Amino acid sequence: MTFIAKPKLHHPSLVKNKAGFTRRDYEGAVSTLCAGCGHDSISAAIIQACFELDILPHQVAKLSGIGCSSKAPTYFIGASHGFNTVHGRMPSVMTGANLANRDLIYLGVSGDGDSASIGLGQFAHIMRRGVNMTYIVMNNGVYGLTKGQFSATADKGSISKKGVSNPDSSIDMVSMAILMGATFVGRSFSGDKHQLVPLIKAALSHKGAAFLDVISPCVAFNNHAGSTKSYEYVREHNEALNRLDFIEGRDEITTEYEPGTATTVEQHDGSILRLRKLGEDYDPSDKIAAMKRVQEGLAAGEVVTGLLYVDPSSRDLHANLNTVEAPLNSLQTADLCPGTAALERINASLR
Ligand SMILES: Cc1ncc(C[n+]2csc(CCOP(=O)(O)OP(=O)(O)O)c2C)c(N)n1
Ligand code: SF4
Ligand SMILES: [Mg+2]
Repeated sequence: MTFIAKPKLHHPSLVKNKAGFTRRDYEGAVSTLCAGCGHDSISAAIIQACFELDILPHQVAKLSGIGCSSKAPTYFIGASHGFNTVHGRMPSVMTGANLANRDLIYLGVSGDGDSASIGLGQFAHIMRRGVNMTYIVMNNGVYGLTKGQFSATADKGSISKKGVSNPDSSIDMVSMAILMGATFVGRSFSGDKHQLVPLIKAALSHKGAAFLDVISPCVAFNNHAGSTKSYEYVREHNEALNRLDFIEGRDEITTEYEPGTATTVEQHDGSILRLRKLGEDYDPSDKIAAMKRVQEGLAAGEVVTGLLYVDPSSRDLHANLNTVEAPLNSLQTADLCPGTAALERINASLR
């Protein structure tokens, strides 16, 4: 058995959102991941975010690769579209699906092995193309599913459960995403739902390539002293740059901000990102400053979290390709064939 279905009966007193669904409607099958795995906490944050955003479950397309992390979509939004692709190949399938039907909400879930090792090339290209999606990497620094080999995000010098030191330099997914052209980049920790839920909500509302690197400890193979992806290490070294409040565009905005303590960013859909600065003056719309701050954190052994970079005037793949508003999979022959006269004009222009 690969999954255990949950009973369909709901308690009648469960609160419903504006779309008429309870939080339970955003759940999936019972998780078969190890008890305490960070991935389950991220699934819970996704469920909470989608419930609070009043998303219609059947409008979500969740795609993943292979790994414990890539199994996670089975455990949330059971009534959505799902595609478990080949290891490291989720981005190309997601790009194709998004091109065919721009009307779905695309949610990619991947692991550090899936995205930073075998799938690094695909990861780079989905970011630079600006596919309108939320791409979450559940980052534990190991290949959990295949029993704990170092992945490409394991820090140099990080110690494996068997006591071996990682000799290789690590890939920082946040730096990669910013460099490759993602227009919304954040990092969080599976154990910090107060930071993670609004980040996911904001990412889902972003028009363009939104990337979230979520440190997600693997309790079976990478949660010991010497691991830089353990619960203890991340709690001790977490440096939150800001706290995000997400305010939907359709709600009346009543919050007042103290000068110097908060900043706001308005996205395409009218939603407002309210950022409470924690301790330092950080502007997430400054790409160069974001890259500098992330690199400073890496050098200091900090796990810099929060909304790191956002381009509020981002464009997505469809805007770049100038496609029509209607989903391409809904176009009929009459829409697609320009007629003999137009074809002759095109042919003549090529002679
Ligand atoms: C083409 C291919 N190569 C290798 C594997 C074996 N494999 C399965 S999952 C995995 C790594 C998963 O690591 P990650 O993406 O970090 O997920 P985690 O299990 O840690 O959440 C590997 C190497 C595979 N399934 N397919
Ligand atoms: S092996 Fe690690 S990543 Fe996989 S389910 Fe267990 S704790 Fe999670
Ligand atoms: Mg992993």
